[in-house]
Amino acid sequence: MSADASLVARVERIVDATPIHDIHTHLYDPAFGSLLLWGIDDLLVYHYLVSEAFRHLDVGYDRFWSADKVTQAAWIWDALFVRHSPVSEACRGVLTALHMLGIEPRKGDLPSIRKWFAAQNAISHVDRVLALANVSTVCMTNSPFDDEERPGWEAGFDRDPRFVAALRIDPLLLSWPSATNQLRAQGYGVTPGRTTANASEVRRFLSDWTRRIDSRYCMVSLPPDFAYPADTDAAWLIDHAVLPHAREHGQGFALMMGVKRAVNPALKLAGDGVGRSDLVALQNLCAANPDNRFLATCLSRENQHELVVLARKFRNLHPFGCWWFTNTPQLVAEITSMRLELLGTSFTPQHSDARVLDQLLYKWSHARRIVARCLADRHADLAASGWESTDGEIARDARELLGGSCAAFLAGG
Ligand code: HDL
Ligand code: ZN
Repeated sequence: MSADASLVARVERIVDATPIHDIHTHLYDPAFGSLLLWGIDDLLVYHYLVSEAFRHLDVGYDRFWSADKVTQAAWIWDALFVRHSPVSEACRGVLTALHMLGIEPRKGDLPSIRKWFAAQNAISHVDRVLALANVSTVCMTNSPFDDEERPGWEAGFDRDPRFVAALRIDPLLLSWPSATNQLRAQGYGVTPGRTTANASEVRRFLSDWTRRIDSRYCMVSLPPDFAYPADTDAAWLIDHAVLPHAREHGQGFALMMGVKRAVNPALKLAGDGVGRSDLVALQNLCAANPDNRFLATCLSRENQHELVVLARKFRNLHPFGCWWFTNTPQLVAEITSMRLELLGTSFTPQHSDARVLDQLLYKWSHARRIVARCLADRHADLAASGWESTDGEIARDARELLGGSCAAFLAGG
């Protein structure tokens, strides 16, 4: 049942007032300096817009990639905002972010927008964006395999408590033989084999980095053909290192399932695609490891209903987010309604996946609108059954959906 305008407004007000714990982003603690991206050029060269712009650009891949960021941004602005209406979700997002910052792009041009950002101080801009987006914590994606990021952690720095960490381990699980070279370089005596000695060294690596960054969970993105159990390095490492580590440290293991890396390598970060995953792997993981807690999101629309039903079968599975290609208004509404109707509030509807600080403004204002509408519809149905919800109950729902359920799940609640 669709809620009436007054109930929608009431739920929107409550959802807007609820601070968000963003459980997955690619943002960095400001101490990482230039790794934390912000400003109009980074907004425009976001890989979502790069792939959309190439559908209009007569610039070749090589010429685009050899140009500087300002030039790339100007090409993207011209292709997607000037020569065509910016109706895609990623284009609209740029305009929402600018609008929330008080910048009206219709009244200015790209240089004047660039000038506004250039006049901002990085730290106060972080404060401004987090306050405007009403985001209280941002979970980063932290990889010991990233040569740019690792030195910062090894040197140590004063943490901004609003930026919490998550340990990203894709190379370990998906490219084990080559990952052993990087682990050996970091002082872990591993070989490419599947041995008990290797398993304990990998656990030492995971423990060291968990403590170093105080990570909330371990995360991996997986291809559509990921199988478990299986005679693969990934399955062996999950069984002999990652899951025992997670139990020892009371940590969740987050799976992002269904990404096809480098479908078009010429697009670089924009070149990844999607495939339907066989969720029997997730079913087997949850069934065989009842003492482990799994966060999971699927990239394929076709996997969403099966993921929700699996979460009804396994209390150690917490679905989260409308990831990447499912982060569109139509699919967020479809998936969030499905989850509310089958799981109540025991899931996390969205993460921003923000790569650029200012994206928090649009990713969350767009998500809040839809989550509020879906939640209002549920409360309209309750009212139709004689159950009038109080503001306090709706506020509890909002806290749970905007980070609280995930925090309770990860804490073992
Ligand atoms: O693997 C991931 O965490 C994905 O989110 C990728 O980083 C992807 O490039 C992305 O940013 N999607 O939103
Ligand atoms: Zn991501």
